[in-house]
Amino acid sequence: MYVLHWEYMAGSIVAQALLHEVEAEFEQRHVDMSSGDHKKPAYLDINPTGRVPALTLPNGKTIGETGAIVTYLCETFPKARLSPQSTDADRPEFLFWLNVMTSTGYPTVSRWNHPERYARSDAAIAEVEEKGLADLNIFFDLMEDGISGQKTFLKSGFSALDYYLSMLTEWPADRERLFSTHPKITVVYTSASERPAYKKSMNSHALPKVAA
Ligand SMILES: N[C@@H](CCC(=O)N[C@@H](CS)C(=O)NCC(=O)O)C(=O)O
Repeated sequence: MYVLHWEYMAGSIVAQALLHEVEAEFEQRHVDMSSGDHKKPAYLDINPTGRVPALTLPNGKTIGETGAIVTYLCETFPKARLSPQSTDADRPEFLFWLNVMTSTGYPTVSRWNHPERYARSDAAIAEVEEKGLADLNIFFDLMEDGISGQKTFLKSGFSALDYYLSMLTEWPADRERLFSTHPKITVVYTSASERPAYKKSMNSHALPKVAA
């Protein structure tokens, strides 16, 4: 049995959706970030970065970082075809875009959403927020250009990238603008969010408390 350490509207969205997709048995353990539970010893023992999500495996080991969790699930459940296999032609493309999403997309959302973590004075915080939003728009433009499939990120069909990108679209304040200016992202999101596994994941995020 897997244990997913999660928070409302946090990066756990993608991990949950993939666990549902592969029909893994898992328990969801809520980390109350508004009470600071992610920085308390009990959670730091599980994930020393103090970040959510984390996934405890059936062997008792825990992995944090969405990129690591996604890669782990793709490799552990190859029949679910959450990613191209190591010898498939579009495997490098998958790895590249997954890493762009985790290393650029996620932190850019965090910078825009939590500018107070990146600056001290009110003026500097306001500047970080403004720049974060501008960078987020640039990031989504990059995603729009990177999509090679008709309804999926990759030309070869559905992959974990569709869920990861969809999660990133859940966070911006002005989603209407995001979708109206990015038609390919809209199609990928619409298609991914219609999948039962993504719907199940989002159902448990119905009470937005914490964003990235
Ligand atoms: N790089 C991490 C980022 C995860 C992350 O920042 N999660 C947020 C919640 S959405 C968090 O734990 N924030 C608390 C913090 O950064 O101290 C990942 O991909 O899992």
